[in-house]
Amino acid sequence: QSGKVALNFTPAKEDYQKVYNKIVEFVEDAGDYDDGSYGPVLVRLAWHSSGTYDKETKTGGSNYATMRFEPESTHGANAGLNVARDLMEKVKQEFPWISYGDLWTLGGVCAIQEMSGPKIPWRPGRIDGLAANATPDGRLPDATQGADHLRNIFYRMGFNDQEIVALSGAHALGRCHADRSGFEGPWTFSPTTLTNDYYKLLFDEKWVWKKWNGPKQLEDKKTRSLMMLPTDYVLITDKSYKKFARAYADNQDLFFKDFSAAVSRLFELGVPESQWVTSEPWEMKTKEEQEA
Ligand code: CCH
Repeated sequence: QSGKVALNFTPAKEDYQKVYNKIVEFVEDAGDYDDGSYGPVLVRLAWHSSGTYDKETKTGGSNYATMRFEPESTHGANAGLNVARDLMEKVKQEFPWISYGDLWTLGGVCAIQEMSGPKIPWRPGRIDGLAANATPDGRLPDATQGADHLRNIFYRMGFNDQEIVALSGAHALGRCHADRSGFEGPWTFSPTTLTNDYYKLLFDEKWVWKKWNGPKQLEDKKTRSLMMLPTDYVLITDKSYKKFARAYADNQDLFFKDFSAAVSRLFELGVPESQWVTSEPWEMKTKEEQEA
């Protein structure tokens, strides 16, 4: 394979479905890695590649996949995402025609859907940018901060309080790694299945500050095996956030519906309308649906 894009080839939905299916193979073939799945780290890659968007300057976002370049690749917030980028590189070798931005966001969509999450409408159209398009450090949220910081960061992307709370539910998935962020541990007991447990646990458990040498984080008093970041905990201390967190704790269908809409929009940040190959985003099929 030359790695060059054949000019006479216009990929169709079924070609992207093939990429999706290849990602599924890699996600499941994780061996001893973390909880046996690369799904969570792929979701984090898709989010960090999109969450740099600034609506005022229309810079950042998923369009150019600028995390391939230094210094963005080495920004503190992106520590550990080389694991996900390396994995996606293997998929790119087999489908050299796909752009990195499309590949990384499709990886996030695939991971969420295969981990029992809702359908995330997605469409291709992102193009590979240059190092000059990379964003400055500090655009992604800092877990040591509070409610106002979250607002500053997410309002800059164009999201509101309800969407901040819905997007945060992604922390039902995966875990923190001391050698990446400094924080340690999972948020839920089922870190490879998307549920609304993150919100339920926030309300139902008693959260106390962990006594350790690491950064300030909370642990559940009962089992001391789960964690919350300071930015997670504000979802039940800030009045406006709390209302939405309560609604998602009480109703997983509502969480899935709002999560799907917010993530779909997140992954499209920074992509000019003219670049989309379709006006209506697609629903990619899960592995299970294709086997049925
Ligand atoms: Fe997150 N996240 N995230 N997060 N995140 C971390 C891990 C994951 C913050 C901080 C952290 C979102 C929002 C926020 C995931 C998805 C999303 C870690 C641990 C920190 C710290 C990294 C490590 O050590 O490996 C903060 C602050 C915010 C503020 O809102 C949003 C939004 C999403 C997606 C929609 C996922 C998934 C992980 C787990 C990654 C893994 O490797 O398991």
